[in-house]
Amino acid sequence: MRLGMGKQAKWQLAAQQVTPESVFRQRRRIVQALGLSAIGASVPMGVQAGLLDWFGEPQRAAETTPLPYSGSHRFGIEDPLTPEQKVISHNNFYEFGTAKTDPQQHAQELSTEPWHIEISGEVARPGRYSVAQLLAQFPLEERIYRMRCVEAWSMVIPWLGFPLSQLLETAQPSSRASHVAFETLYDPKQMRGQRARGIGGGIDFPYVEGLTLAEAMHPLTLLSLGLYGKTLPPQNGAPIRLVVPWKYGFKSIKSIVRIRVTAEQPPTTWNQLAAHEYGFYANVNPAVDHPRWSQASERRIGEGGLLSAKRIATEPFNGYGEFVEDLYRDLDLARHF
Ligand SMILES: Nc1nc2c(c(=O)[nH]1)N[C@H]1C(S)=C(S)[C@@H](COP(=O)(O)O)O[C@H]1N2
Ligand SMILES: [Mo]
Repeated sequence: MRLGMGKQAKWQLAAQQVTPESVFRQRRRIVQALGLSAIGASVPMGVQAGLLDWFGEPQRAAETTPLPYSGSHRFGIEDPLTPEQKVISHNNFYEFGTAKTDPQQHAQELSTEPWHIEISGEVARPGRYSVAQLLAQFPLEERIYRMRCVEAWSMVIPWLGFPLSQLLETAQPSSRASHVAFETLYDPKQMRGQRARGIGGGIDFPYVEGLTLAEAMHPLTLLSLGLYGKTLPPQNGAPIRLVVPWKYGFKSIKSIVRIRVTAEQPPTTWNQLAAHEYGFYANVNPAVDHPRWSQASERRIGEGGLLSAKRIATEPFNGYGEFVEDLYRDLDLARHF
């Protein structure tokens, strides 16, 4: 394991000092101490999976390097940060599998250099940018955002990035432009979830997402290249991903290779998979439940992970209403969920 910072975090050192076997024994002890048999029938599957998530240690970690940035902005969010170790070990990234620990386990060798983003469609200046070009052209800042997954868990994450609007302004959307479409890398050789539908949760890859042009131009909408002061770990969507903090997490598409400005609403992955469960807008809304669970509250992941996570009330627009509600003045949010 090589790490760019020359200094290793405590949990990484700890991970090196234990053999896989002792990790397994320790996991079994903790499961027993909690009064659960390893595959206890009394514990719902989701809880079991969540439990085991936190005892898995990474086999190896991709190199992340410090990124220069200036300024840190909280947008009224005063909640404590979710510990870095949780942010990088509890992930949804179906290209690498559907379990929360799959991305950390299977994304480490994702090749992110060289990496280009193509901007095309309804723009006066289409282009192809390397990550290095983006970093040179758009200064990074820190944005501390809540991240609310549609599955009713949440985190508070310090992202590094720049507003998507800056890149779009450079590309100059035409008068016909109404939406922006995003696409994740398609590379079944590297992404095991793309090799078999069973592993990738039935998604028809590449993963695609979309926003209205107004949402894409909103100052809170971020293209992120890092978190906790360093480049993004692969499991979090390296080298560049979207972050839209007032929407459910699935809108924040990872490892982007293409951005297309369009004249109509583009198809989006989760909406295509189950339109009655996942709308195009996907604004965080405690008043509109998912057909299979309540969206009124969420489990905020902290030190203890998912099991001891506190249940808190979910806020409209994930707490960003004062900044974004004007976008939806004329929209029935129960119908356009
Ligand atoms: N390409 C791609 N992007 C994705 C996903 C995915 O499976 N594939 N999962 C989404 C979901 S459901 C969530 S909650 C967030 C999770 O981001 P994080 O793992 O960095 O916290 O990424 C989103 N972006
Ligand atoms: Mo999610």
